Amino acid sequence: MNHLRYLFLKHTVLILLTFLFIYKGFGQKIDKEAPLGFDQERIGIVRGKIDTISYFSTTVDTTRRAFVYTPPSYSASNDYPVLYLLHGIGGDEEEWLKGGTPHIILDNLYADEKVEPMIVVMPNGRAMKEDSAMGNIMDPDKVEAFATFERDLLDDLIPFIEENYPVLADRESRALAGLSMGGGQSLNFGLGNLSEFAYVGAFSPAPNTKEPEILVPDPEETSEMLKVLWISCGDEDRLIPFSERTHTYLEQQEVPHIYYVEPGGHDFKVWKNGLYMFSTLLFKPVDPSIFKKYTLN
Ligand code: FER
Repeated sequence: MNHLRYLFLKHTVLILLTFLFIYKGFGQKIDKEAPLGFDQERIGIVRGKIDTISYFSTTVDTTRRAFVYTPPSYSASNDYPVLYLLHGIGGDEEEWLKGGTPHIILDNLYADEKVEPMIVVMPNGRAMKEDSAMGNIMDPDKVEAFATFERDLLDDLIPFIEENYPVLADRESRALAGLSMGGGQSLNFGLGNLSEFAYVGAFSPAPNTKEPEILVPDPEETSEMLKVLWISCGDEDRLIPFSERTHTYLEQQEVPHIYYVEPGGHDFKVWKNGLYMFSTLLFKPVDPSIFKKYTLN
């Protein structure tokens, strides 16, 4: 009898351990920051491709340029989710590719099987006829054009991508993220159009970020609709108050989100790390209980 009880206990413990092991295996492992070499071109891996596209913007009444990164495994017979990735006040559609090398970061992430296959679209977020970053980038007309881009994105660019690429066109297959002015745009347009986006990321969001009460008028709805809400900033960035006030409000209102403050300023070191971390959370089941573990402090 004792022997039987022993066997029973032993098996119960073994089964429990097995479940614990499987659970831990399935449980999301998180990188606290991008590992060394994450942005260095690796040899011998399959790479994604970068297309240049032109789409007609009814918003600006002109043809506009954007870049599209398709993943290494890309095949037109699959359907892909899409990340729209936005630049800052001093940049244009080339800024991410030149300064942030998202194609290299993502190629490496694919090689390590850490991201879901997705298409990344890098538009020009200054929705006006003369949309270059030349001259006075703080010119009120140019700054206003970053707000106008909401209509260009929703009415012109997204429909163009959905007509011309094999993409999934539901909100859970759409992410919006950006750096600085693009971070503010992502919060403004993403949280303002919950029917269109389920993933929103802001890296060092700029003063164009709407006030928290305007961004999130209905915390319950925002909590329910969003899969991932990411805000990161360098601790030496003078724009950090815009992240901080948003985070504080979200915390007060119990809206699940990641607030990730890292050593650094207003630069691509922070934004590349942000892209690395955010992209690993996209288009897959995410356990919100990991959100609080992200903070480096
Ligand atoms: C400002 C300071 C910074 C501002 C915008 C920025 C519109 C944007 C910075 C960036 O995109 O890097 O006062 O006002």
